Amino acid sequence: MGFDVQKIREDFPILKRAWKGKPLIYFDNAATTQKPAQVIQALVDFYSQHNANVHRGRHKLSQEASELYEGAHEKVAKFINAKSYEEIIFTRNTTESLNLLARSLPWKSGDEVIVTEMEHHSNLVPFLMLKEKGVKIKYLPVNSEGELNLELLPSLITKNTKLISCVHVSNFLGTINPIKQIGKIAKKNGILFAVDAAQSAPHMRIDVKELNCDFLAFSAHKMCGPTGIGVLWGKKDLLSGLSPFMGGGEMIKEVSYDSFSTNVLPWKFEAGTPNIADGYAFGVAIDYLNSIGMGAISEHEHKLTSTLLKRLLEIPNVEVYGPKDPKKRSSLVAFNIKGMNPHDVATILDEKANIAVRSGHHCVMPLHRKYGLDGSVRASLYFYNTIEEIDVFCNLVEELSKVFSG
Ligand code: 7TS
Repeated sequence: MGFDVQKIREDFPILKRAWKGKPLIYFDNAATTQKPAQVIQALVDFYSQHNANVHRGRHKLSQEASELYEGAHEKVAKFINAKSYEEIIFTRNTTESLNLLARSLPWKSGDEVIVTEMEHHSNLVPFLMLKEKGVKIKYLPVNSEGELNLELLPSLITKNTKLISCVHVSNFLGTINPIKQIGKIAKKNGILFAVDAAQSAPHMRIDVKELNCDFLAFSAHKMCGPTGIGVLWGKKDLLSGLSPFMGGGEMIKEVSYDSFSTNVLPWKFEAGTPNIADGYAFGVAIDYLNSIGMGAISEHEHKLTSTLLKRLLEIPNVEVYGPKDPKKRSSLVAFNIKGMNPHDVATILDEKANIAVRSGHHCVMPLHRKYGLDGSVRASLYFYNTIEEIDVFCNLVEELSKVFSG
Protein backbone atom coordinates (compact mmCIF):
# COMPACT_ATOMS: atom_id res chain seq x y z
CA MET A 1 0.00 0.00 0.00
CA GLY A 2 1.32 3.43 -0.95
CA PHE A 3 1.59 6.52 1.18
CA ASP A 4 -1.93 7.22 2.49
CA VAL A 5 -1.88 10.77 3.80
CA GLN A 6 -5.55 10.75 4.82
CA LYS A 7 -5.01 7.65 6.94
CA ILE A 8 -1.91 9.21 8.52
CA ARG A 9 -3.84 12.39 9.34
CA GLU A 10 -6.25 10.28 11.42
CA ASP A 11 -3.38 9.72 13.87
CA PHE A 12 -3.10 13.45 14.66
CA PRO A 13 -6.01 14.64 16.82
CA ILE A 14 -5.08 18.34 16.44
CA LEU A 15 -5.51 18.20 12.65
CA LYS A 16 -9.27 17.88 13.28
CA ARG A 17 -9.41 21.39 14.72
CA ALA A 18 -11.34 23.97 12.74
CA TRP A 19 -12.51 27.53 13.21
CA LYS A 20 -15.64 28.90 11.53
CA GLY A 21 -15.93 25.68 9.57
CA LYS A 22 -12.45 25.93 8.06
CA PRO A 23 -9.86 23.35 9.10
CA LEU A 24 -6.45 24.11 10.54
CA ILE A 25 -3.69 24.19 7.93
CA TYR A 26 -0.54 23.68 9.93
CA PHE A 27 2.49 24.96 8.02
CA ASP A 28 4.72 25.78 11.00
CA ASN A 29 6.44 22.42 11.27
CA ALA A 30 9.97 23.81 11.33
CA ALA A 31 9.04 25.46 14.64
CA THR A 32 7.48 22.30 16.07
CA THR A 33 5.52 19.38 14.64
CA GLN A 34 2.19 17.96 15.77
CA LYS A 35 2.01 14.76 17.82
CA PRO A 36 0.30 11.52 16.84
CA ALA A 37 -2.08 9.80 19.28
CA GLN A 38 0.53 7.07 19.82
CA VAL A 39 2.98 9.60 21.32
CA ILE A 40 0.31 11.35 23.38
CA GLN A 41 -0.82 7.94 24.71
CA ALA A 42 2.78 7.03 25.59
CA LEU A 43 2.91 10.00 27.98
CA VAL A 44 -0.36 8.95 29.60
CA ASP A 45 0.85 5.34 29.86
CA PHE A 46 4.14 6.33 31.40
CA TYR A 47 2.65 8.50 34.11
CA SER A 48 -0.25 6.15 34.82
CA GLN A 49 1.68 2.85 34.77
CA HIS A 50 5.46 3.21 34.99
CA ASN A 51 6.34 6.48 36.73
CA ALA A 52 9.44 6.32 38.97
CA ASN A 53 12.90 7.85 38.95
CA VAL A 54 15.54 6.03 36.92
CA HIS A 55 18.82 4.34 37.84
CA ARG A 56 18.34 4.61 41.58
CA GLY A 57 15.57 2.38 42.85
CA ARG A 58 15.81 -1.34 43.50
CA HIS A 59 12.06 -1.57 43.11
CA LYS A 60 10.24 -2.88 40.07
CA LEU A 61 8.81 0.45 38.95
CA SER A 62 12.22 2.11 38.93
CA GLN A 63 13.56 -0.76 36.89
CA GLU A 64 10.67 -0.47 34.41
CA ALA A 65 11.17 3.29 34.09
CA SER A 66 14.92 2.79 33.59
CA GLU A 67 14.33 0.18 30.89
CA LEU A 68 11.88 2.42 29.03
CA TYR A 69 14.19 5.42 29.26
CA GLU A 70 17.26 3.44 28.18
CA GLY A 71 15.25 1.76 25.44
CA ALA A 72 14.54 5.19 23.95
CA HIS A 73 18.29 5.83 23.74
CA GLU A 74 18.63 2.52 21.87
CA LYS A 75 15.90 3.49 19.40
CA VAL A 76 17.56 6.85 18.70
CA ALA A 77 20.92 5.12 18.22
CA LYS A 78 19.42 2.79 15.60
CA PHE A 79 17.53 5.64 13.92
CA ILE A 80 20.77 7.50 13.09
CA ASN A 81 22.96 4.37 12.76
CA ALA A 82 25.08 5.19 15.83
CA LYS A 83 27.33 2.45 17.23
CA SER A 84 25.38 2.12 20.50
CA TYR A 85 23.10 3.91 23.00
CA GLU A 86 26.27 5.04 24.80
CA GLU A 87 26.72 7.64 22.06
CA ILE A 88 23.24 9.11 22.59
CA ILE A 89 22.98 11.91 25.16
CA PHE A 90 19.49 13.19 25.92
CA THR A 91 19.34 16.94 26.41
CA ARG A 92 16.41 19.40 26.43
CA ASN A 93 16.72 20.30 22.73
CA THR A 94 19.15 21.02 19.88
CA THR A 95 20.09 24.28 21.57
CA GLU A 96 21.21 22.51 24.73
CA SER A 97 23.04 19.86 22.71
CA LEU A 98 25.08 22.49 20.87
CA ASN A 99 25.75 24.38 24.11
CA LEU A 100 26.87 21.14 25.76
CA LEU A 101 29.33 20.60 22.93
CA ALA A 102 30.60 24.21 22.92
CA ARG A 103 31.07 24.14 26.72
CA SER A 104 32.64 20.71 26.95
CA LEU A 105 35.31 20.93 24.24
CA PRO A 106 38.77 21.83 25.61
CA TRP A 107 39.34 25.28 24.09
CA LYS A 108 42.43 27.38 24.38
CA SER A 109 42.97 30.99 23.41
CA GLY A 110 43.59 31.33 19.67
CA ASP A 111 41.47 28.29 18.71
CA GLU A 112 39.15 28.80 15.74
CA VAL A 113 35.66 27.53 14.87
CA ILE A 114 34.17 27.64 11.38
CA VAL A 115 30.40 27.96 11.04
CA THR A 116 28.33 29.09 8.05
CA GLU A 117 26.44 32.32 7.44
CA MET A 118 23.14 30.39 7.50
CA GLU A 119 23.29 29.07 11.06
CA HIS A 120 20.34 29.18 13.42
CA HIS A 121 21.30 31.25 16.50
CA SER A 122 21.66 27.93 18.39
CA ASN A 123 24.70 27.02 16.32
CA LEU A 124 26.15 30.50 16.52
CA VAL A 125 25.60 32.10 19.94
CA PRO A 126 27.20 29.19 21.92
CA PHE A 127 30.39 29.83 19.92
CA LEU A 128 30.12 33.62 20.21
CA MET A 129 29.99 32.99 23.97
CA LEU A 130 33.46 31.44 23.72
CA LYS A 131 34.94 34.76 22.58
CA GLU A 132 35.86 35.52 26.18
CA LYS A 133 38.07 32.39 26.15
CA GLY A 134 39.86 33.76 23.08
CA VAL A 135 38.08 31.50 20.58
CA LYS A 136 37.61 33.05 17.14
CA ILE A 137 34.68 32.38 14.75
CA LYS A 138 35.01 32.30 10.97
CA TYR A 139 32.11 32.16 8.54
CA LEU A 140 31.67 30.13 5.37
CA PRO A 141 29.72 32.50 3.08
CA VAL A 142 26.28 31.86 1.57
CA ASN A 143 25.62 33.08 -2.00
CA SER A 144 22.52 34.91 -3.26
CA GLU A 145 21.00 31.56 -4.33
CA GLY A 146 21.11 30.43 -0.71
CA GLU A 147 23.89 27.90 -1.13
CA LEU A 148 27.23 27.57 0.64
CA ASN A 149 30.40 28.69 -1.13
CA LEU A 150 32.07 25.38 -0.40
CA GLU A 151 35.14 26.16 -2.50
CA LEU A 152 36.05 28.85 0.06
CA LEU A 153 36.20 26.38 2.96
CA PRO A 154 39.87 25.34 2.54
CA SER A 155 40.96 28.99 2.64
CA LEU A 156 39.31 29.42 6.07
CA ILE A 157 41.15 26.48 7.63
CA THR A 158 44.31 27.16 9.64
CA LYS A 159 46.38 25.08 12.06
CA ASN A 160 44.23 26.60 14.85
CA THR A 161 40.89 25.37 13.45
CA LYS A 162 39.44 22.99 16.05
CA LEU A 163 35.84 22.60 14.91
CA ILE A 164 33.59 23.03 11.90
CA SER A 165 29.92 23.23 12.90
CA CYS A 166 27.32 23.37 10.16
CA VAL A 167 23.56 23.22 9.77
CA HIS A 168 22.37 20.26 7.64
CA VAL A 169 19.14 21.90 6.42
CA SER A 170 18.66 25.65 6.80
CA ASN A 171 15.49 26.60 8.69
CA PHE A 172 15.28 29.82 6.63
CA LEU A 173 16.43 28.87 3.12
CA GLY A 174 15.51 25.18 3.14
CA THR A 175 18.90 24.41 1.56
CA ILE A 176 20.27 20.90 2.07
CA ASN A 177 23.99 21.42 2.67
CA PRO A 178 26.76 19.13 1.32
CA ILE A 179 27.52 17.64 4.72
CA LYS A 180 29.42 14.60 3.43
CA GLN A 181 31.83 16.81 1.48
CA ILE A 182 32.35 19.19 4.40
CA GLY A 183 32.96 16.14 6.61
CA LYS A 184 35.63 14.89 4.22
CA ILE A 185 37.43 18.23 4.25
CA ALA A 186 37.25 18.33 8.08
CA LYS A 187 38.60 14.79 8.38
CA LYS A 188 41.44 15.42 5.91
CA ASN A 189 42.54 18.36 8.04
CA GLY A 190 42.08 16.62 11.42
CA ILE A 191 39.26 18.99 12.47
CA LEU A 192 36.20 17.98 14.52
CA PHE A 193 32.92 18.24 12.63
CA ALA A 194 29.51 18.90 14.23
CA VAL A 195 26.16 18.91 12.40
CA ASP A 196 22.98 20.70 13.44
CA ALA A 197 20.36 18.22 12.22
CA ALA A 198 17.32 19.95 13.79
CA GLN A 199 15.71 20.40 10.35
CA SER A 200 17.03 17.26 8.67
CA ALA A 201 16.51 14.39 11.14
CA PRO A 202 12.70 14.84 11.01
CA HIS A 203 12.57 14.65 7.20
CA MET A 204 15.23 12.31 5.82
CA ARG A 205 17.16 9.19 6.69
CA ILE A 206 20.20 10.10 8.75
CA ASP A 207 23.26 7.88 8.94
CA VAL A 208 26.01 9.41 11.04
CA LYS A 209 28.60 7.11 9.49
CA GLU A 210 27.72 8.23 5.96
CA LEU A 211 27.68 11.91 6.94
CA ASN A 212 31.37 11.87 8.01
CA CYS A 213 30.57 13.83 11.18
CA ASP A 214 31.74 13.57 14.80
CA PHE A 215 28.75 15.15 16.55
CA LEU A 216 25.08 15.56 15.59
CA ALA A 217 22.31 17.49 17.35
CA PHE A 218 18.52 17.40 16.93
CA SER A 219 15.20 17.90 18.79
CA ALA A 220 12.38 15.40 19.44
CA HIS A 221 9.65 18.04 19.16
CA LYS A 222 10.40 18.65 15.47
CA MET A 223 9.83 14.95 14.67
CA CYS A 224 6.50 14.04 16.31
CA GLY A 225 8.05 13.73 19.78
CA PRO A 226 7.41 15.81 22.89
CA THR A 227 9.07 19.12 23.75
CA GLY A 228 11.85 19.02 26.31
CA ILE A 229 13.93 16.24 24.73
CA GLY A 230 16.87 16.64 22.38
CA VAL A 231 19.87 14.59 21.35
CA LEU A 232 23.57 15.07 21.14
CA TRP A 233 25.20 12.16 19.36
CA GLY A 234 28.98 11.95 19.47
CA LYS A 235 31.55 9.30 18.61
CA LYS A 236 32.23 7.25 21.74
CA ASP A 237 35.97 7.89 21.91
CA LEU A 238 35.39 11.65 21.56
CA LEU A 239 32.63 11.78 24.19
CA SER A 240 34.82 9.71 26.52
CA GLY A 241 37.51 12.36 26.26
CA LEU A 242 35.22 15.31 27.08
CA SER A 243 34.52 16.65 30.55
CA PRO A 244 30.87 17.22 31.45
CA PHE A 245 29.95 20.85 32.03
CA MET A 246 27.12 20.04 34.45
CA GLY A 247 27.67 18.20 37.72
CA GLY A 248 25.30 16.55 40.19
CA GLY A 249 23.44 13.29 40.57
CA GLU A 250 23.32 10.65 37.82
CA MET A 251 26.56 11.81 36.16
CA ILE A 252 28.94 10.46 38.85
CA LYS A 253 30.40 7.09 39.78
CA GLU A 254 32.13 8.02 43.07
CA VAL A 255 32.03 11.22 45.11
CA SER A 256 34.15 12.17 48.13
CA TYR A 257 34.48 15.48 49.98
CA ASP A 258 37.48 16.22 47.76
CA SER A 259 36.66 14.86 44.33
CA PHE A 260 34.40 12.84 42.06
CA SER A 261 34.69 10.40 39.20
CA THR A 262 32.28 10.42 36.26
CA ASN A 263 29.70 7.83 35.28
CA VAL A 264 29.82 5.80 32.07
CA LEU A 265 28.40 7.17 28.80
CA PRO A 266 25.87 8.55 28.15
CA TRP A 267 24.84 9.21 31.78
CA LYS A 268 28.06 11.15 32.37
CA PHE A 269 26.40 14.01 30.42
CA GLU A 270 22.88 13.65 31.84
CA ALA A 271 23.19 15.30 35.25
CA GLY A 272 20.17 15.21 37.58
CA THR A 273 16.81 13.50 37.11
CA PRO A 274 16.34 13.33 33.35
CA ASN A 275 13.17 14.00 31.36
CA ILE A 276 12.10 10.37 31.66
CA ALA A 277 8.53 10.43 30.32
CA ASP A 278 9.34 12.62 27.33
CA GLY A 279 12.43 10.53 26.60
CA TYR A 280 10.29 7.39 26.55
CA ALA A 281 7.67 9.09 24.33
CA PHE A 282 10.44 10.18 21.95
CA GLY A 283 11.24 6.51 21.42
CA VAL A 284 7.57 5.95 20.56
CA ALA A 285 7.74 8.87 18.07
CA ILE A 286 10.71 7.16 16.41
CA ASP A 287 8.74 3.89 16.19
CA TYR A 288 5.96 5.90 14.57
CA LEU A 289 8.27 7.53 11.98
CA ASN A 290 9.82 4.13 11.23
CA SER A 291 6.38 2.60 10.73
CA ILE A 292 5.75 5.11 7.92
CA GLY A 293 9.35 4.96 6.70
CA MET A 294 11.77 7.87 6.33
CA GLY A 295 12.02 7.17 2.60
CA ALA A 296 8.25 7.49 2.14
CA ILE A 297 8.24 10.64 4.29
CA SER A 298 10.97 12.29 2.17
CA GLU A 299 9.24 11.30 -1.05
CA HIS A 300 5.82 12.70 -0.08
CA GLU A 301 7.39 15.89 1.28
CA HIS A 302 9.42 16.34 -1.90
CA LYS A 303 6.22 16.30 -3.97
CA LEU A 304 4.62 18.84 -1.64
CA THR A 305 7.66 21.13 -1.59
CA SER A 306 8.11 21.03 -5.37
CA THR A 307 4.48 22.09 -5.83
CA LEU A 308 4.72 24.81 -3.19
CA LEU A 309 7.95 26.19 -4.62
CA LYS A 310 6.73 26.11 -8.22
CA ARG A 311 3.48 27.91 -7.37
CA LEU A 312 5.16 30.60 -5.24
CA LEU A 313 7.81 31.25 -7.93
CA GLU A 314 5.01 31.86 -10.45
CA ILE A 315 3.30 34.58 -8.41
CA PRO A 316 4.42 38.07 -9.45
CA ASN A 317 5.44 40.23 -6.48
CA VAL A 318 6.46 37.21 -4.43
CA GLU A 319 10.16 36.93 -3.64
CA VAL A 320 11.29 33.41 -2.68
CA TYR A 321 14.52 32.81 -0.73
CA GLY A 322 16.86 29.85 -1.13
CA PRO A 323 17.52 27.49 -4.04
CA LYS A 324 15.02 27.50 -6.93
CA ASP A 325 15.69 23.83 -7.61
CA PRO A 326 13.49 21.67 -5.34
CA LYS A 327 16.11 18.88 -5.38
CA LYS A 328 18.39 21.16 -3.37
CA ARG A 329 15.77 21.77 -0.68
CA SER A 330 14.00 20.22 2.21
CA SER A 331 10.38 20.91 3.03
CA LEU A 332 10.13 24.61 3.79
CA VAL A 333 9.90 27.79 1.74
CA ALA A 334 10.45 31.34 3.03
CA PHE A 335 9.25 34.31 0.99
CA ASN A 336 7.95 37.86 1.07
CA ILE A 337 5.12 39.56 -0.77
CA LYS A 338 6.58 42.82 -2.06
CA GLY A 339 5.16 45.81 -0.18
CA MET A 340 3.80 43.72 2.69
CA ASN A 341 5.16 43.22 6.19
CA PRO A 342 5.73 39.48 6.82
CA HIS A 343 3.91 39.60 10.16
CA ASP A 344 0.85 41.09 8.43
CA VAL A 345 0.92 38.28 5.86
CA ALA A 346 1.05 35.67 8.65
CA THR A 347 -1.82 37.33 10.50
CA ILE A 348 -4.03 37.49 7.41
CA LEU A 349 -3.29 33.83 6.51
CA ASP A 350 -4.32 32.84 10.03
CA GLU A 351 -7.42 35.04 10.16
CA LYS A 352 -8.72 34.22 6.69
CA ALA A 353 -7.91 30.53 6.37
CA ASN A 354 -6.54 29.18 9.71
CA ILE A 355 -3.13 28.76 8.07
CA ALA A 356 -0.33 28.67 10.67
CA VAL A 357 3.01 29.95 9.32
CA ARG A 358 5.93 31.65 10.98
CA SER A 359 7.01 35.22 10.23
CA GLY A 360 10.09 37.14 11.34
CA HIS A 361 13.79 36.31 11.28
CA HIS A 362 13.33 32.64 12.34
CA CYS A 363 16.39 32.90 14.64
CA VAL A 364 18.60 33.50 11.59
CA MET A 365 19.00 37.23 12.06
CA PRO A 366 22.48 37.76 10.57
CA LEU A 367 21.52 36.15 7.23
CA HIS A 368 18.27 38.14 7.00
CA ARG A 369 20.37 41.28 7.56
CA LYS A 370 22.89 40.18 4.91
CA TYR A 371 20.02 39.81 2.43
CA GLY A 372 18.71 43.25 3.50
CA LEU A 373 15.55 41.80 5.06
CA ASP A 374 13.78 42.51 8.34
CA GLY A 375 12.01 39.19 8.13
CA SER A 376 10.19 36.71 5.93
CA VAL A 377 7.12 34.48 5.89
CA ARG A 378 7.89 30.77 6.14
CA ALA A 379 5.69 27.83 5.21
CA SER A 380 7.19 24.63 6.59
CA LEU A 381 5.64 21.25 5.81
CA TYR A 382 5.53 17.76 7.28
CA PHE A 383 4.37 14.41 5.94
CA TYR A 384 0.77 14.92 7.13
CA ASN A 385 0.31 17.97 4.89
CA THR A 386 -1.53 17.67 1.57
CA ILE A 387 -1.50 19.10 -1.94
CA GLU A 388 -5.01 20.49 -1.25
CA GLU A 389 -3.66 22.50 1.68
CA ILE A 390 -0.91 23.88 -0.55
CA ASP A 391 -3.54 24.95 -3.07
CA VAL A 392 -5.55 26.84 -0.44
CA PHE A 393 -2.35 28.48 0.79
CA CYS A 394 -0.99 29.49 -2.64
CA ASN A 395 -4.38 30.81 -3.82
CA LEU A 396 -4.54 33.08 -0.80
CA VAL A 397 -0.94 34.28 -1.20
CA GLU A 398 -1.70 35.04 -4.85
CA GLU A 399 -4.81 36.98 -3.86
CA LEU A 400 -2.88 39.00 -1.28
CA SER A 401 -0.09 39.75 -3.73
CA LYS A 402 -2.64 41.25 -6.14
CA VAL A 403 -4.52 43.30 -3.56
CA PHE A 404 -1.54 44.69 -1.70
CA SER A 405 0.94 45.18 -4.49
CA GLY A 406 -1.55 47.06 -6.62
N1 7TS B 1 18.88 24.53 14.63
C1 7TS B 1 18.00 24.70 13.64
C2 7TS B 1 18.44 24.56 12.21
C3 7TS B 1 16.68 25.02 13.94
O1 7TS B 1 15.80 25.18 12.96
C4 7TS B 1 16.29 25.13 15.30
C5 7TS B 1 14.90 25.52 15.70
C6 7TS B 1 17.25 24.91 16.28
C7 7TS B 1 18.54 24.62 15.91
C8 7TS B 1 16.92 24.97 17.73
O2 7TS B 1 16.06 23.95 18.08
P1 7TS B 1 15.45 23.92 19.54
O3 7TS B 1 14.60 22.70 19.56
O4 7TS B 1 16.58 23.88 20.48
O5 7TS B 1 14.65 25.18 19.69
N2 7TS B 1 14.22 26.24 14.74
C9 7TS B 1 13.05 26.87 14.92
C10 7TS B 1 12.42 27.51 13.85
O6 7TS B 1 12.84 27.56 12.72
N3 7TS B 1 11.27 28.05 14.32
O7 7TS B 1 11.16 27.79 15.62
C11 7TS B 1 12.27 27.05 16.01
